Amino acid sequence: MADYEAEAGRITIKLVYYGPAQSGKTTNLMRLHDLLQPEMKGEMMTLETHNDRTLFFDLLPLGITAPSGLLIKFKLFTVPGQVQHDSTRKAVLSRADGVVFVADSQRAQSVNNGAAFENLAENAARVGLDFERLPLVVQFNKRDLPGVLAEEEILARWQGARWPVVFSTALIGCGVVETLRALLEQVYDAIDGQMQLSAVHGLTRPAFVDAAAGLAP
Ligand SMILES: Nc1nc2c(ncn2[C@@H]2O[C@H](COP(=O)(O)OP(=O)(O)OP(=O)(O)O)[C@@H](O)[C@H]2O)c(=O)[nH]1
Ligand SMILES: [Mg+2]
Repeated sequence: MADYEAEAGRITIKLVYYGPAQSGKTTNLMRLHDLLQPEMKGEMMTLETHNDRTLFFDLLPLGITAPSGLLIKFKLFTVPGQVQHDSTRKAVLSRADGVVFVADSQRAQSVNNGAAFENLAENAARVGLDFERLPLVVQFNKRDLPGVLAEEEILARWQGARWPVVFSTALIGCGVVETLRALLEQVYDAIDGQMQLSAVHGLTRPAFVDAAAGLAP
């Protein structure tokens, strides 16, 4: 559940980009950093990368203010996708308010996607997150590459799952804001009751999503 600091008038929402190695998690955050309005974002922080591979995490901070004056801070994290970094993944996932699962659309990556999704479910349970109720968006990235699964095939596979599926080419920024918006809609619904965003803070779901996705004036 989002972190509420009453004296500071501030809540902090943690969003985590999870998925197999090299699927494009870091690239999502880099493109968001390019696309968002400067006044609402902080500097993107990259903690130790080696040959383009995340060893700890990347962090992109964002902030918006509700009509009541409540400050809402978002911290967007990536995890390292390489199999051996499981303890780091668990630590980063801990206390997440929402997750983007970044899958690699290449057919040859299907097994890695499946393993990483299972790893997400397992680690969510280990850190005490209720996976059934966790806000989650599934992003199929790298749509520009040859040898990717057809959209129809992916949708057929994920049909019946409750999570929205978004297609993206993060490399050129395509689909990254749409993915974040899909996650923010779920996050709002998950925290509105307890945080009283609409009732007390005058922040509707569309205003929350527009502001946090950096599209509002
Ligand atoms: N063609 C193509 N390449 C992409 C796309 N998104 C990311 N990449 C490339 O894929 C490689 C891995 O991207 P990253 O964003 O570093 O992947 P990651 O998921 O953070 O990887 P780890 O940190 O190792 O878990 C980089 O060379 C990116 O430029 C895309 O949409 N299309
Ligand atoms: Mg990375």
